[in-house]
Amino acid sequence: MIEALLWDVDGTLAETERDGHRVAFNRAFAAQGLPWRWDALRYGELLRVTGGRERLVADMATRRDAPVLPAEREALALALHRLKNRFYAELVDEGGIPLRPGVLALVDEAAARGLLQAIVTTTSRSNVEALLGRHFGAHWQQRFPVVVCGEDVAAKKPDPEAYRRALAALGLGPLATLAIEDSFPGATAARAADVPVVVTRSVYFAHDGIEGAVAIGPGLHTRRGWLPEPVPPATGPATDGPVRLDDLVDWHARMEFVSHYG
Ligand code: XBP
Ligand code: MG
Repeated sequence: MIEALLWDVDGTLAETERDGHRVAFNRAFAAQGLPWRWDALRYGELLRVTGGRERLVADMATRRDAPVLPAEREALALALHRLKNRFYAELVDEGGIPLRPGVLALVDEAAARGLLQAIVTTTSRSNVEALLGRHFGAHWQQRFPVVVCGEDVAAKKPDPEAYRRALAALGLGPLATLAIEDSFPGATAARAADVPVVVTRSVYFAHDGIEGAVAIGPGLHTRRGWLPEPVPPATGPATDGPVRLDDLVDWHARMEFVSHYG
């Protein structure tokens, strides 16, 4: 039985990357007087590197106009990253980053049925506070009493450290939990901590090879297009509405490991 849902943030709760972080990085470049801009395609490539600061350093390695010394690159990445997170919070405050459809209903359903819920992300804490504060209100942490962020770990996803920390804080074994992730690095992190994972593909990870999830699908807004197919409800008509907690419970109980390649 599932006792806790472990929610990833970027790409899972909201499509934060293309319309949030990427836009905020570009605003930070402009604010620093840099001509650098990341279009949606380039940003997709850069998402292989998890962590915004690490992503900046990786991009600088490809640029002739980046600082030459590693220490200077690190310092510039740090400054840009701080600026980016400020711009990201502004974008969230402006209402520019809605939750993905189906997320709120599932969070509410899980809370009503007494499940614990945790945030397990390797994004910066300030980004989590901005996004969750906007969508779940000032007391969002009552809904998510355990929150693991980038600052809490030595190694970001796909390393399992964030999941291991969340399990320790919850006092639960991995099989009593279910992770909800959107990407290859996120699913890999959960699996490496023995946490069963459901993958709701996000725009940037729509075609990634994903292995060993208990279910993979296009989003929580629909029960169509999922592997394995959700079991029709025992009573009432078959519905093509959003994924419900019972679907997660069923996938978790079946523990059928599926793989999917876009
Ligand atoms: C996603 C990430 C993050 C974000 C940007 O993590 O890799 O780096 O792209 O956030 P997750 P930061 O899916 O685990 O939430 O700039 O704060 O790193
Ligand atoms: Mg993610």
